[in-house]
Amino acid sequence: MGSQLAVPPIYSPFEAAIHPRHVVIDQRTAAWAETFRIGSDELRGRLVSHDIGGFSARILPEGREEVVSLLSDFVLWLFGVDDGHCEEGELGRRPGELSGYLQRLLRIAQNPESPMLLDDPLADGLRDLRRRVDRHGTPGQAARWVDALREYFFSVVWEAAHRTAGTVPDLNDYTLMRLYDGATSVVLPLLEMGYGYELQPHERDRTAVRAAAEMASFIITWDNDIFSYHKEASGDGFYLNALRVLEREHGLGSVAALDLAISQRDRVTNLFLRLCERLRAEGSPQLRQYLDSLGTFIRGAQDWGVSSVRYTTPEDPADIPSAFRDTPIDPGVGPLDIPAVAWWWGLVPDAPTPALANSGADSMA
Ligand code: 3E9
Ligand code: MG
Ligand code: MG
Ligand code: MG
Ligand code: MG
Ligand code: MG
Repeated sequence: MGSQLAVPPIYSPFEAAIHPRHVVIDQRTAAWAETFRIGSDELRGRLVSHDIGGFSARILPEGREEVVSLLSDFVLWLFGVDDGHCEEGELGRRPGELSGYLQRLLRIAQNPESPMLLDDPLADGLRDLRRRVDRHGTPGQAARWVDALREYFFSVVWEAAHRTAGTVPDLNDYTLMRLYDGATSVVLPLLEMGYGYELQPHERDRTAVRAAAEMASFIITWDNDIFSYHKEASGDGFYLNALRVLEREHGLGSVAALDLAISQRDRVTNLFLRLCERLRAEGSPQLRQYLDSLGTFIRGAQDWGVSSVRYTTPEDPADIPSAFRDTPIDPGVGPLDIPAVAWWWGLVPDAPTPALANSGADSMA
């Protein structure tokens, strides 16, 4: 099975931090889940034990408390969709029906007053989330949030097609799907709302800034795949996970697949740091705050990933570390052999030749 795989401490250069109100925020999320009756009673009972409030408090350690609460409720809601419908529910094996349902939910996110899905708890919860997004964000941020939900939904339909067919995608397709199906991009607008600013579109939509956010998604989801492998491989359901994809792609056992996944996330982390350093040097104060928040998002997912009972599963303990390393196991600066993301490395030339040296800044789109 490989479910007793021993995960060593992995590299994290990001500082650990948590919002001081995390306990109250977590309790409020449990009450919110109950009010809206998110998920089955059984699923909700599990979700409220996962310290999702603590996770959100780590993502926005100095953020506005109302936004940390909004993020926490939203993450629980996302698990209501991801666990409740996709991974454990019947729609997860009916991509066409899943797509129809998610399109209806999107309409609620866009136009919460639409008289649709009137007795659906996830739709009711989403109406409340939209109202709070409007209260704490700008119209542009609300639109980005809806668009990001669409890309998450689109990717879980792709995932459902694999679940239905029982197929494991190749590494390139999996990497591309995983940039979205870990629901990382839907959190991004809340990073801005948490600190009460709006990143201007000309800055947020720069290829290099989008790439930094994609690298954060890669690191967060690869780390999730490493820490959730025990939970996922021990269960009896179909699962997609970077380790499983690497086992297939390269004919590896789970120990070698784990080593390779760690090397890949280390190399993306190395690149992320170098890219952020460059972006910081020329970016606005808002961009610098946004890059800081990508770091707290990564670190928050790491600290939560090694501590939440969702992953440690005390009834059948996972062998995951309780600490992180200060140095990468793989210090490499070369690109990963994954076409969908290999271009990231072109944004930060490692050792520009003299002829290219003064065009270094131009190489960041
Ligand atoms: C994550 O992948 C699925 C998302 C819906 C979880 C909600 C979390 C966030 C929005 C923040 C990103 C955090 C991560 C990816 C930990 P998967 O593998 O289904 O998650 P699982 O918890 O089941 O391993
Ligand atoms: Mg709790
Ligand atoms: Mg999932
Ligand atoms: Mg899952
Ligand atoms: Mg609807
Ligand atoms: Mg997982």
